[in-house]
Amino acid sequence: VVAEKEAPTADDATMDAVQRRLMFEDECILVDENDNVVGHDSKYNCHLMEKIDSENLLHRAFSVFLFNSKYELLLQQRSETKVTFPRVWTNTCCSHPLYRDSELIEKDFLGVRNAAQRKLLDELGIQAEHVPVDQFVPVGRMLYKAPSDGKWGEHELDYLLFTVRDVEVNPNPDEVADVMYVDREKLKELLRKADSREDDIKLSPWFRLVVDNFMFKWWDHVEKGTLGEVVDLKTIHKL
Ligand code: DMA
Ligand code: MN
Repeated sequence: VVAEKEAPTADDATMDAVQRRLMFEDECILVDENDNVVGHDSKYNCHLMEKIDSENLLHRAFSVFLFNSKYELLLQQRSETKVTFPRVWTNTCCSHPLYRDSELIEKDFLGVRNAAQRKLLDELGIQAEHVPVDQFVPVGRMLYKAPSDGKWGEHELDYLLFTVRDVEVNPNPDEVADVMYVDREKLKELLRKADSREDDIKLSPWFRLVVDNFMFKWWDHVEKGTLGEVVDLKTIHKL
């Protein structure tokens, strides 16, 4: 009976092959509400709402916010084939540090930084040497839960990593449908469109949480070079 319950469900048949592979290959890090590692589970299980709710699964994640030297923020639109939150606009790059030695390193948040560098290459074709791990500033952590389509969703403890770099971007179509740089005015325009459902613009729930709680204040600090003043790695913001 247990095996039956854990078996992939019928609509998995329509899941994109690349995304399906990652659902079973990627082993996420399970944490408690204080970000202590308590175990690991497949990306598949970690994003099933039913499991999240019944087993209170919480996993570690990261969100990169990359600015160019004009202090414009790089956004991506998630591909049509993403299992969770397809077609939504979101911050530069998001994913999960995996349950492997290089991404479990807690000293200086190196595990999360290594994962960010790995996924910037995978999703956006940004070469590792252009995004050195020591240039990611972990600004804070937030904990949130967000359903995607009923079956799938997120329940994450998310590291917010900021970096200012001019980079060459080559989006991977399996992951990313489109990219754009926005200044503060363009982002406000996007928020307005998302709120009024204009042009079918949707934003990811985690990006929206960051925007509504921190983004504009932190952006000022990015521009002034004073981001260090707002770094807070003691608090876990429960949003
Ligand atoms: C998961 O991102 C992480 C956050 C912060 C939502 P994702 O769904 O893009 O992960 P992946 O790229 O590994 O599919
Ligand atoms: Mn996740």
